[in-house]
Amino acid sequence: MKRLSLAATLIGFGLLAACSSPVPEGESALEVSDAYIVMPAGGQGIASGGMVVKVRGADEMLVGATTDAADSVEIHTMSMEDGVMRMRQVESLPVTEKEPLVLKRGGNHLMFFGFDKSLAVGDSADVVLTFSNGQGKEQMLVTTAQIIGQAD
Ligand SMILES: [Cu+2]
Repeated sequence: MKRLSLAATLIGFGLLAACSSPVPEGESALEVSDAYIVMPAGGQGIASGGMVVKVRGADEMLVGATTDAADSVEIHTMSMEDGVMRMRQVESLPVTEKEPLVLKRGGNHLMFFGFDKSLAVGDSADVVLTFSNGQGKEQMLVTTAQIIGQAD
């Protein structure tokens, strides 16, 4: 089992722990779960992935993602146009207390370009997510994505 971990480089960021303590006015507490990346078929270097992002407190926006497992990561939406599913890159996606951000296959998702072909189903890779409150304040969060198969 291979695990790409960024832990050593991220000590300075401080991982947010999920807890039930009240969130101060204007602050937000983000929580990411169930992250996965679908192993690309046929040796292609493009993979899609998903996760669930919840926030307590102020609204946030997912504005970027990086990982050692791919050259670049984009935020994509998926929509039906003229009977064809189309994806489109967007700058950000919102996450609010009322509406968690659900990224998944067939819906809004992350797209990984130049995916590390030495990874296999069953491995995992850390993904660094950047959130913005829309007023110049950013926070980063690391989540571990499981590499899953096309049929999983
Ligand atoms: Cu996409």
